[in-house]
Amino acid sequence: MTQTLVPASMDTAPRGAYFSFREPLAFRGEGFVPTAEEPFAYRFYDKNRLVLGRRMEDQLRFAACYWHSFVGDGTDPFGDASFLRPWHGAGDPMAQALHKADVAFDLFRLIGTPFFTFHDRDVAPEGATLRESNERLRRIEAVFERKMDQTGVKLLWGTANLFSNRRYMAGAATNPDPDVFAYAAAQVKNVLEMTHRLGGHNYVLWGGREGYETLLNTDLKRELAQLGRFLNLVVEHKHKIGFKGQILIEPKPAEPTKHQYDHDVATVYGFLKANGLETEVKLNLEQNHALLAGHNFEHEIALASALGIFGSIDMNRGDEMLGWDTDQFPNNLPQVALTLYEVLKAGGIGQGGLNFDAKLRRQSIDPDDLVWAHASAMDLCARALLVAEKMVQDGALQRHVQTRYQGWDSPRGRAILQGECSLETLARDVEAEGLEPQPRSSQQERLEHLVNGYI
Ligand code: XLS
Ligand code: NI
Ligand code: NI
Repeated sequence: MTQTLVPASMDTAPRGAYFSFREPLAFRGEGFVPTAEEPFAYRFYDKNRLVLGRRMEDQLRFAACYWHSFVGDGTDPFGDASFLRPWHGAGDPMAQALHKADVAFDLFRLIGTPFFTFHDRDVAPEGATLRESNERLRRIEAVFERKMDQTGVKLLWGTANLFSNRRYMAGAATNPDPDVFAYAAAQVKNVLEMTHRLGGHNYVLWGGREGYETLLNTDLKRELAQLGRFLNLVVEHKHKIGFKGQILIEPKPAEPTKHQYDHDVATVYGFLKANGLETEVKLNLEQNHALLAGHNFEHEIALASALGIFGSIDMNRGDEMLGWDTDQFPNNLPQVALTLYEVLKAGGIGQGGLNFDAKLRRQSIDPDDLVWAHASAMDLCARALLVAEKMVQDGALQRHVQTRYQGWDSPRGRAILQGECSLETLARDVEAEGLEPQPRSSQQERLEHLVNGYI
């Protein structure tokens, strides 16, 4: 039915290749030597290699994101567009959207990402009314259906952009005006349904404007209640339409608003609990957001896993010297290895994936830079996964942790946790036994040395 919405010729018209790479990048192993004909091949990303019993492709579930790679134009607060993509600037916006889709799926084919992610406004231009915006989106959806069918690329998640348009400047769900809440709800309904029809594995909510600048104009208590209601509506609708994907919140402490309500894992867990949603909603964690919240990525993953709400990852990297979301492609092997070690300890990435929510630097203006950035990041993650596999298989780290806590398996440890002790009985026992705890080394340096050995 949707096939008739866009004539096939519109999205298959030859436009000339955008990238100088023509064939999908191959896996050639660690001995690969680049040549002029083949400047890049995967040295570690061997998608069929088994890692702890699962294909590497299924352990990593890479996704390329639409916004940074095809919408981003290199602007920064002080500079105009530097990328000058042919689908940017003046021109028929729908024709540009179709051109963009062609290039996007060509990139996915070249680098071999099994998934992609998008916001509604990334893929189709906003219309004069929500109805018109939705119609445009529907036309792109038909194009996506066909391209996904042809290439086998799947949708990791969809999301609604509830932050760019000025109507959202004071928030979407947390806006003082219920009309804005209603508009945001209508937008999310549409994108959630689109994500469902496209077989998306997750749906993400990142609350860019769900926060505030100053308490002088803000009723914080009301805004939190509004946000809770909004999330309940999303979960209700998910069940109503039979969407089996995960609903994911993406925590971030600040930027664009100063105080964002979805600050970090701990904060979001409290929010979910308060709204009875801790079994319905999980988290999409981003390296750069963890850093901005004063945590490392491993902490956020481990905490989400301990609380039963780990869902997916936005794989990027922040600059530790800058206090904003620089969204760089990952390239630090030990850092990514420790991240993936936590993912493996959490039981794997599950229905989530590793989404490259990462952007080229403003001066990386060549189309091929998109290929290099993604492919290098994929190979780096693959290499890091192999390091993490060694950490798991060797087991020395895990054994150390087990030994460190083994006292809790003693009769006293068990009795405490099972609620069989009170302050009184504990005090009595300590005195009666003349108990004096014996400190033990936690051996951090030895463990750090072990980690370097795996790398
Ligand atoms: C912004 C967020 C955003 C989400 C999707 O900092 O990372 O890109 O991933 O809305
Ligand atoms: Ni993100
Ligand atoms: Ni981000």
